Amino acid sequence: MLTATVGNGSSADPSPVATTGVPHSTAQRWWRDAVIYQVYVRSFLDSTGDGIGDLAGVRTGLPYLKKLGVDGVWLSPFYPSPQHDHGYDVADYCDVDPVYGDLAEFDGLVVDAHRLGLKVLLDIVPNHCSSEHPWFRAALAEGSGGTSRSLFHFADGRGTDGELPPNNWRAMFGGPAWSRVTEPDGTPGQWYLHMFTPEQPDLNWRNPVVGDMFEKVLRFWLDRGVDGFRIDVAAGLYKHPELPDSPDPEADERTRDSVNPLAWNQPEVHQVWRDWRALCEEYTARDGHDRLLVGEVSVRTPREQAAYVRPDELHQAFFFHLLTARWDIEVFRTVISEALTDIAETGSTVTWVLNNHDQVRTVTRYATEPGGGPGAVSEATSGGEHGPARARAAALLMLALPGAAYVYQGEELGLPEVVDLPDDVLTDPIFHRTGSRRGVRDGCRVPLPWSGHASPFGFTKDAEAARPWLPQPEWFAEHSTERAVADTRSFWHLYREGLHLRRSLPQLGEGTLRWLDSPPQVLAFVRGDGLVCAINFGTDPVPAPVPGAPLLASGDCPEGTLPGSTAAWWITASDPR
Ligand code: TEU
Repeated sequence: MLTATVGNGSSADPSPVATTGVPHSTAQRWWRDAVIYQVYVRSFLDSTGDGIGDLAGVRTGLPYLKKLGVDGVWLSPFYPSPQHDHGYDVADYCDVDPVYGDLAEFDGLVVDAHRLGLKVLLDIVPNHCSSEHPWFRAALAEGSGGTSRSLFHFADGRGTDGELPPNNWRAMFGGPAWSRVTEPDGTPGQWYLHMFTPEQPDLNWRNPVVGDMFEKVLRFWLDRGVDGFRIDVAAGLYKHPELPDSPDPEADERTRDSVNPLAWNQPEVHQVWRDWRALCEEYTARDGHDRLLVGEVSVRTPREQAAYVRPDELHQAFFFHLLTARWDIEVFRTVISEALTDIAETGSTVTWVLNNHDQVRTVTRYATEPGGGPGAVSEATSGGEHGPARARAAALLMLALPGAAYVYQGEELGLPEVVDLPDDVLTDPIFHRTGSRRGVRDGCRVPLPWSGHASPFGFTKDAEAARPWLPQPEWFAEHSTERAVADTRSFWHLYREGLHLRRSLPQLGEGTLRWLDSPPQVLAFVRGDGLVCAINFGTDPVPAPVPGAPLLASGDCPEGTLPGSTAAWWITASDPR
């Protein structure tokens, strides 16, 4: 059991925090301090020459990931889909879209991954399906009152002729959260709810048929050997039963429907996670290997998130507050302390993350301005003055924290965001529904560079192949995996060394964290018996917290000094204060 009484990080509060849990077999609870690599399949590696990444490409890349030193992979959706949201609009939960391969290819990937000692997590999307899913097609065809309509949120409109949406909810990707259908007889009909796009109708989890279907889906993939699931929109499955108006959904960012208390985070959702956890435990009972459920739980506070990782619910939930933290020592100190207090009390471990397929990459986020604000995005080709150094430092900080961590493809290459993709190549529904580039996600999804000096940089099988589905900038050449592996000072080697030390040092992974006294711009803590991590959020060098050469540093780190925008680890025999 993890218990934590995290101090406020000040020197006056050296209280020990986050103590190690009970011993357990490595097959069980492997996830508590695992580092998982997120593979955005479409952009990882293309084996067929159609310009789109695929499962065979992932299989080819597994040895690269094994060499990096991660414990497993999370595969973004590869199911049959019309691709309105790149697979997060699922038309068949138990198959592989032909553009990505087939079930035989998937089965081979699982065998190859397990042979390399890598776990395989799939991305499951239970909040909504595709408007092309047979269930939704049936709901449209049956008309009002049909049984299939109860699988979704269909409702009569308001207004004299039902011409107004049933409530004022806004979709996450722009526009109203409701669309009106034309009934089979050609008349204007009911409305249906879609919290993201009209092509992603929300499923009605108050209908038990929905939960029964997903139990079958989980079993289908667990029987094929997967080690768990990343759960999309894990706080969203249940809506307020009366679907009432949201409190002024457009008042400001805070009431944007991502935190609409009526559309998300309803108490009934926890029974779903208890059911899914019990299903995982059933498989564990057969062979002693834990299956993992990691939730994308977008809620306002760590304490709200803690409810999702109680011992009988999800094993993990991404701690997004670290990802959204601007480059500021007090913000980092606060979110880390809150995580270790609020999450650790549940008995789980914190699941740290800095990047994913929805967010601007850290090299760009942390650039030039303290918060990686608008000015930063324009510096993306190099990450501005501070971007790469801060991204390296944040990575070393994350790998030193107690718990698990996720690394997004390209993060280990120090890839900046591609901010200048032309409008006509953008595929994000956010752009097409709002007309704005704000929050558009194509820039962190550009196909990876593997080798060579020009696009496709080895992403696709040969120069005669189709162009990558998003254009790669020329400067991708500086970030190819080939160059990264060859350059011992690269991001890749920093991640690899950090992952290796995490695996070999008893102080890292699960375990204690105690804040240390440190200069104003330096966050410092000790892990277990004498591993000190310090990160300098400032730009000027400060004295190192521990004498001697660091064990590992995110940048040049002369003995006795900790430069600005740098993190480092030391082993010390003394008991640092
Ligand atoms: O994202 C859910 C979610 O909360 C998004 O609104 C996220 O905050 C946003 O993309 C940030 O800009 C999940 C997936 O990660 C995302 O890729 C999907 O588009 C979305 O669900 C719908 O399935």
